[in-house]
Amino acid sequence: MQNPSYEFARAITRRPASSIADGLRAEDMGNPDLEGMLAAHTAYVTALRSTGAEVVELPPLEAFPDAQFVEDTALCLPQGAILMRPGAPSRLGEVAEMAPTLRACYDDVREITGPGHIEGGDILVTGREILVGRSDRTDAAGVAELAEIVAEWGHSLREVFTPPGVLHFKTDCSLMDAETILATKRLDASGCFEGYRVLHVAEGEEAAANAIRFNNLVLMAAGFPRTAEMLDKAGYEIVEIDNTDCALLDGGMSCLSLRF
Ligand code: CIR
Repeated sequence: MQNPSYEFARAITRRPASSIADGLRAEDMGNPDLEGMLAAHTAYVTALRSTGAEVVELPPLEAFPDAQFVEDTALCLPQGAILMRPGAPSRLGEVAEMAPTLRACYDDVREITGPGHIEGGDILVTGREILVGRSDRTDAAGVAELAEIVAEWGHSLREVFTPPGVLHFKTDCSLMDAETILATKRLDASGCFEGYRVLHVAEGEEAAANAIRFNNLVLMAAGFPRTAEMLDKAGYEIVEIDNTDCALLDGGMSCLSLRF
């Protein structure tokens, strides 16, 4: 039987636009290079497809320089999809651009109508519950509106907290299988993963925590050898993707796709 927390038949991605230099970032470490980002994006999509999944590649949106980070626009569950309401004003319009694609894939598409805000990067769906981290992008009202929708579909939702200074909850954690989470020590120390098996990224490799389990593979950012070795020894099949350019916009493996 399919395990909906990491076995997926489909993914949606969006090609980076030439406006990426206008993308949001907490700290300016220079502009990303479009060629580099496109090459990494192609490697990412190829890895997803290699698992047998169908991958929809949407065209770039010049008006939305962060639009390749599609994860923030929606939550995809087996019962239906929920359109998010990003806390970053410049990203609100990305949701309407994603909506038709999700409506073509799902019979039931709901919507966070506000006034609260919530971004998909703050949501971790595990084998037993949906964890949502409040952050600078996701507030209590947004979490409450999502909780009502998913309760109808039989999911329990638990509100947790994204550490201060960290963009999204999943910047610091990822699901490896239904009961196993890869996380930074700083996030695990908050106690939010009690009862789960937690694997820690290596000290100094915190940026490796944003990975994705996608069918038989774990896609992780290249350049974190100790964490990669730990995951390999734990029995996961790793594919390393160059994340240099996305990292300049605070992006990582999970942000680049919607998976269902
Ligand atoms: C932003 O600040 O919104 C984008 N530059 C990065 C979004 C990354 N998304 C994610 O982690 N889910």
